[in-house]
Amino acid sequence: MADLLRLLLQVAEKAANVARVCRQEAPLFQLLVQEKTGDDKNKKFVQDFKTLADVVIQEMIRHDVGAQFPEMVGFIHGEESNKFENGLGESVTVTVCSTEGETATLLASVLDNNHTAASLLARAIHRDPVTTDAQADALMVPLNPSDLGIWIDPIDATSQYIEGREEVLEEGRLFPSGLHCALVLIGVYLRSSGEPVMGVINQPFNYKDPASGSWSGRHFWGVSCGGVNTSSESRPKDVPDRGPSVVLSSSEKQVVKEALISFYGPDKLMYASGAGYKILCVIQGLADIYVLSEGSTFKWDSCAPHALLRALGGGVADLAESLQDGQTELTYHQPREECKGADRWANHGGLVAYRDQAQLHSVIRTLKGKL
Ligand code: 2IP
Ligand code: CA
Ligand code: CA
Repeated sequence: MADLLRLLLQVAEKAANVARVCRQEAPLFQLLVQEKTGDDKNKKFVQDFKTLADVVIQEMIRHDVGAQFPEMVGFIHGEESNKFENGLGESVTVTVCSTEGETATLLASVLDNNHTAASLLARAIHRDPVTTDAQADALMVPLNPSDLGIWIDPIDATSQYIEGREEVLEEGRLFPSGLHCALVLIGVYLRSSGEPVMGVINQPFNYKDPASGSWSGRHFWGVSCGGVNTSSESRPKDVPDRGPSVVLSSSEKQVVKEALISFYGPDKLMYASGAGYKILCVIQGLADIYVLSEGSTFKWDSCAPHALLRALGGGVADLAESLQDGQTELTYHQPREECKGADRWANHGGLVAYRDQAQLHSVIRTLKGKL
């Protein structure tokens, strides 16, 4: 089953290519950043294009995984629906066709017949990048495709992706916002128990070459199942006397911020965009804990990075349940039947992402009775 990991690394890289193409090719970029002005039809079209980039990436991943692992068809889910209404009010189902030309024709029908934009997108979808990762290639994974399901967030932190502020990243430092927060997230879980067992994260905008102006990405992966705990990342080393730090959404509740400040100290709280990026910060050791008290993330946000944290000995706990009945890890197989639409798959009770159990327990003690 290293085949699945290899494939996910490859489709995530292809997804990153599509994300980069949409910003780098002028005809697509104009659509992406167009001001929402003008008549309603124009507004809707611009809105649609932003969603289209997400839908196209998700469908491409679904197509490629389903083609190689037919046992998984029907169990590959994502944030987006592939039913699309174009500017003329016609319903179009966005799929990846067998040839680049057919895909371009289909995309043009969603893109108000903008054939240049449609061809550029189709080209990126039908090009298979070469990804090599010696450690992933050598791995033996005790998993059977017919036991697995997948959650895809084609682009997490879309607002940062659209805004497109460029940061020059430095090793060991958390950068709160910018293009680097946009991530492709592909998580694999066990259908029977909902445990996350494999995760791939691609950061399409990791490094911008100053000479060519073109971006390159970086990938991260982790596998945690049947006694195998392996990741592209190694556990970050503890820095003595540094003290633990917490990353939060800037919209986190005041009562949570105050409780955490009283325990960790004011200079230990950091803020960052993107649910996926915040968990990645915990994976990389840029923060020790990510706390979220609202149900504003979904299974597709947390599944992939959760698998990486498990591979490193950590996890992602349900905050509300952990405050009530002791620690409960998030699972990925069951919807909340009483909810509708995306809410069925929300991480309703909020979450705590951690590398160390001891850190999780401190957070739970600190927040108990405060929410
Ligand atoms: C969003 C995105 C947001 C996050 C929100 C996610 O996903 O990651 O940044 O909010 O929870 O659902 P915040 O940045 O406040 O943590 P998307 O961009 O895919 O809609
Ligand atoms: Ca998301
Ligand atoms: Ca998204």
